[in-house]
Amino acid sequence: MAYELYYWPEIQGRGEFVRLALEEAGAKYVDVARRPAKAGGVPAMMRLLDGVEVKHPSFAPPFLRSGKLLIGQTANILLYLGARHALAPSNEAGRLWTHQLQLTIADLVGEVHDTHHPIASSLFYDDQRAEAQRRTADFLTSRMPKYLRYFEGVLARSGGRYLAGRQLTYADLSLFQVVEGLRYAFPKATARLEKKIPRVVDLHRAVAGRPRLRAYLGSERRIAFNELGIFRHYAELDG
Ligand SMILES: N[C@@H](CCC(=O)N[C@@H](CS)C(=O)NCC(=O)O)C(=O)O
Repeated sequence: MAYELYYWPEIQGRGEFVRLALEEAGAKYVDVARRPAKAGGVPAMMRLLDGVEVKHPSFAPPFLRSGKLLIGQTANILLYLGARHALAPSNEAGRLWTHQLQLTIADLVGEVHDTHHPIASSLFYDDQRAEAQRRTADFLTSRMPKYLRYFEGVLARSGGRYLAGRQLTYADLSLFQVVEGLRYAFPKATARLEKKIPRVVDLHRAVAGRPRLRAYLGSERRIAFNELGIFRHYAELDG
């Protein structure tokens, strides 16, 4: 039976971390909210978010239906898919380590979101531009290097090309997506930092070259980055 992924239809956002795992696994899935309303669409997603009959409702998308299970939180969905599709180590220590790395990526993603929305998600970017400028300056000089150097250090110690060693995991797919997003949002700052994180850059290249992902990235299923998503390009913030 095909998985059902529920996520906002216009953006990569956090849903993309799940899409990458599904695509790499070659799993059958339906991106429900991207379908017309008569075949599901956003109304179907809203019914699962708001429906009183839903026993385990998610607070926010993405969430995934797998048979009777309805699973929310990006890192939780990946924990589930990783075990089912050999995208995580099979031993407990390795599973927990991969989950820990994914949660760290989730923290980074939250900080990326806050560069353009430092005050409130409910306000427009234009209403918080001055604060966004200050927040982004700190993100680019302090937080982004700290996170990416951390992952560089993890790769240096992993004993393989990937974060958890020689086996590709969903955390590698997510780190690939982070590099893609940062290159889009902050091309100048990211290009400077990349000179200091060769292992992260190599991992990005290795993931991009995987046959299933290469096919996905070139397909219409891959939504282009845009200024509605998490990784947004505002030229005045980059530098
Ligand atoms: N921690 C959650 C965050 C989910 C989340 O913030 N989803 C966003 C879209 S990327 C959303 O729709 N948020 C609505 C809200 O927070 O009210 C995860 O990693 O899945």
